Amino acid sequence: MAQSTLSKLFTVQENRNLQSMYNMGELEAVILQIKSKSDNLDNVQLNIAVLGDVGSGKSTFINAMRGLQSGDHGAAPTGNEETWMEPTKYPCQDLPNVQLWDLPGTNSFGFELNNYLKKVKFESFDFFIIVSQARFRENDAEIAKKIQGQGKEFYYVRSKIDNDAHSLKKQGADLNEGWRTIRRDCISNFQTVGVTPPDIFLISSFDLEEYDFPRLKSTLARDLPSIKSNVLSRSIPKIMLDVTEPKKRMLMKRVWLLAILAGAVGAVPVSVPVPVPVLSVITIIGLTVAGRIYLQKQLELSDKLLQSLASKVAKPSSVLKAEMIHRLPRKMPVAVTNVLLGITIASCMITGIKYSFSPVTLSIFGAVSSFALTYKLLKDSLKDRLETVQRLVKSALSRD
Ligand SMILES: Nc1nc2c(ncn2[C@@H]2O[C@H](COP(=O)(O)OP(=O)(O)OP(=O)(O)O)[C@@H](O)[C@H]2O)c(=O)[nH]1
Ligand SMILES: [Mg+2]
Repeated sequence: MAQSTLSKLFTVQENRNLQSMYNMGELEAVILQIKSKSDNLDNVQLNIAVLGDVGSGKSTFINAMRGLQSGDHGAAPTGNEETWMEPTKYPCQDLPNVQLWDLPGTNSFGFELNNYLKKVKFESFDFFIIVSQARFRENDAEIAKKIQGQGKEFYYVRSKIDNDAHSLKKQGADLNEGWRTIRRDCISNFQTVGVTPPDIFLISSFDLEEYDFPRLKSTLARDLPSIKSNVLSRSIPKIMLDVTEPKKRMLMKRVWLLAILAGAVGAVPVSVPVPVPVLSVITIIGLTVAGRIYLQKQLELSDKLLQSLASKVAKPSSVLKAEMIHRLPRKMPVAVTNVLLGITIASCMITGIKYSFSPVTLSIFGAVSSFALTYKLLKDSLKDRLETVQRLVKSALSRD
């Protein structure tokens, strides 16, 4: 089965090194390490899925790409019967580090698309070539939507074009006009289903010097670096999630501790000289502020880092700084919820005291509410800062 992008880009050991660098507060070093990987993608293997309906000519196409004919040693099995039910990879000599995956027909597995996608591990492929014969298929449209939905790209191959050429000739039609019509139809069919039309190739796997087969090979060779670079940009969030996970777990434990401390203060009996709601609110504010400063320090999001990083990734520091500024419209609902939660808790406690609830009830309420509010505020703060790290890394490594 095709490997996930992440495991192709970093070995387990490299991944661990990144995690420990990040744990030690070396975010800049982590970013520079990922950058150095992204500048050297030649050796990264690319998994290209070749898919389409049963009998559309997928296996014959893969053999043609590899310079083989059906029946040659190592060639993919072909035929008029449904021939292949397991995804199988084939190396492509002309395109180093490219694996072409021969997938079962998209109308196999009982015609259920989601079932099919799960079975072939659709998400593990980096790029797709949809092979379709004779006319535009409903399955092609659905698959194309799924590909673009994942932010990935594909080519559309109209196969067995020698058959179309034969029919057009028999009808005395102009071949070039025939090809233009087929291309126009494909484009409009994609547009109708809301898919951005891909590169379209009309090929015959039996006439490798004719039609669009030579152009397909040269276009793929030309596009490989940009496909790889897209694969990397798409993987950055996942890579960073992995890198930050151990530290996030450690910081979540600190958040729990601070929230438990706030809960303990909230449980202090009513008989102390300071009114309980005041004590709880002061504690929550104090612990939250201290916790936020601690998180800020731990996650290393300082101006000093920005200045140094900007010069190393050749980006203006203002561009990186823009990622650090909280996006108010999106953050407002969370802030409003937290304030409302705080006001509700304080009002409930004041009402509780006024109507003389038992000290035990008040203690329990004070403990639970102080814990919950402190926990929520600090957890939101941690989440927010980790999202900022993600945006910063993405911006630092983007190629524009
Ligand atoms: N005329 C013509 N026939 C082709 C071409 N490509 C494939 N065929 C024929 O179409 C039939 C099916 O081809 P395959 O390559 O086995 O098709 P497939 O999509 O791999 O089929 P499954 O694996 O069963 O889904 C075979 O008889 C091939 O010889 C082509 O470019 N032109
Ligand atoms: Mg096949």
